[in-house]
Amino acid sequence: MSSFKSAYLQGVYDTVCKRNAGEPEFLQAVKEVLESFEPVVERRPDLVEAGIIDRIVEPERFIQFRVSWVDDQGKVQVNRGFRVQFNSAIGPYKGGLRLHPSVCASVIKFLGFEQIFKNSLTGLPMGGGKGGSDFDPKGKSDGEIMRFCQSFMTELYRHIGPDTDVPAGDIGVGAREIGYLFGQYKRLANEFTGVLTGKGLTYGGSLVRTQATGYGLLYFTREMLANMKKETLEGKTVVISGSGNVAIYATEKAQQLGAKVVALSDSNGYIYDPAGIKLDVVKQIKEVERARIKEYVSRVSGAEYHEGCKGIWTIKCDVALPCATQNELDGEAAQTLIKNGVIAVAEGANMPSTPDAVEAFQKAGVLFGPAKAANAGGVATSGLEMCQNSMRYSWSFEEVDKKLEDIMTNIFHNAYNASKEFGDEGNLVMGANIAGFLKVADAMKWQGVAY
Ligand code: NDP
Ligand code: 2IT
Repeated sequence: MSSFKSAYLQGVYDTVCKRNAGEPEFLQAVKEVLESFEPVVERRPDLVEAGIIDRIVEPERFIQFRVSWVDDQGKVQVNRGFRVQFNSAIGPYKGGLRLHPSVCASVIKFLGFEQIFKNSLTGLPMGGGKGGSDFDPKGKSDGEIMRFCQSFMTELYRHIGPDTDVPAGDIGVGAREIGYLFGQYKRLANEFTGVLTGKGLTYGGSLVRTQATGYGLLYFTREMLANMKKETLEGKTVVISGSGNVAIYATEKAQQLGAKVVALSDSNGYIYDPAGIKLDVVKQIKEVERARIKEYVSRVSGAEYHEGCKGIWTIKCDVALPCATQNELDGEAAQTLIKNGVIAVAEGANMPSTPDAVEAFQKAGVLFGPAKAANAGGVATSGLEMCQNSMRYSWSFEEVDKKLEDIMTNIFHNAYNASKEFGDEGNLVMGANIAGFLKVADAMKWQGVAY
């Protein structure tokens, strides 16, 4: 099925399809990026000649390993661990670890591939990587989580290091898991270094890292609305999917900026609170009790719970922020949002909108902030944590927050300017892909072909 104007890009994509058959998420992510490169191929024959695009779609290293651990009943359990070290042209590999039963090579590779461009967009020196396991943290005791994390790190530690590869959190990995992983790394390496980010504040973590992805998403959305529609978030109705780390702090910042967040979800269903989400109740349920979002309706009168997470996109809103997982917002959901008058969509999750959905938003003139740009605040603040660890120093909340705000504002403008320069002004998917790519491409070109 031919979809590229450039025969060269079609050839690259065909090779990727052949090499990675049966990996739909990875192929989806690669196709979207390659589609953005048509004008790059025309204007930068030097990059084509250096084989940069042929190389960037192939991971530098892919590690898969067994993780065995003992559950609370004394039974041996076996999971699969992964780390993809995708690209180190501009800095050590950097990217989160995901613990979810759906984790497989395809998911890890799509995330690692996206991370290359996202990390480049932050302006900080970080390469692209990602990892995780098909371990399901739901319903596990603290002891089981700890033993799993220790076993996972017992293999991973030989592949990572503060100047080699620096993992962090993602779905199913928060401060608790990072603590267990860090403790085991320190024991094995006999070194106290900033080898992971998202650490606790007492042992090298950065202020604002917990809030960073959600806050950054709103800083980006604010800038996009102001520059492309002369609009603000004040008084806007916002729907946010998910109820994890990204969704919670997106809600917090949206509320601080004067918006009304009316819905959140988890993989079972969604809550609708027309009076506006009470975030202290959500934090208690999700961060303290680790319970289901359904609980909210038994604590807040006037709120509704609906089974099934996809229904959240039928709620009328001005701004939609998908913050749960990949492909959670499809073409049909996009049409419903458009019909209901949505003016902006920005992705807190990685690749939450299907290609059909992205196309529908762009055709309808809905502002669309792609994940690589819009959710880069998390990894940007991880970069700031690495910087503080290297200095053995820490900045105040206000200092880190201000740097995050500046980084997100710059990402918007860099993506916007690249879209203009390469002939499709306002197409931030294309702009983010190209702006992220060019820096990595030049670094690869100058470093030669050896890997
Ligand atoms: P959390 O584990 O804190 O929360 C994940 C949320 O998404 C939960 O509400 C979860 O519901 C929901 N979810 C997960 N999988 C599915 C699924 N298959 N279907 C429906 N809902 C699902 O993760 P984060 O908030 O950290 O991550 C959310 C997204 O943001 C991910 O795409 C992640 O890659 C991305 N991201 C995260 C960053 C970070 O710093 N943490 C940085 C940049 C991007 P349930 O409890 O039912 O599973
Ligand atoms: O998808 C992402 O950018 C993350 N999960 C954060 C990665 C990081 O290294 O902080």
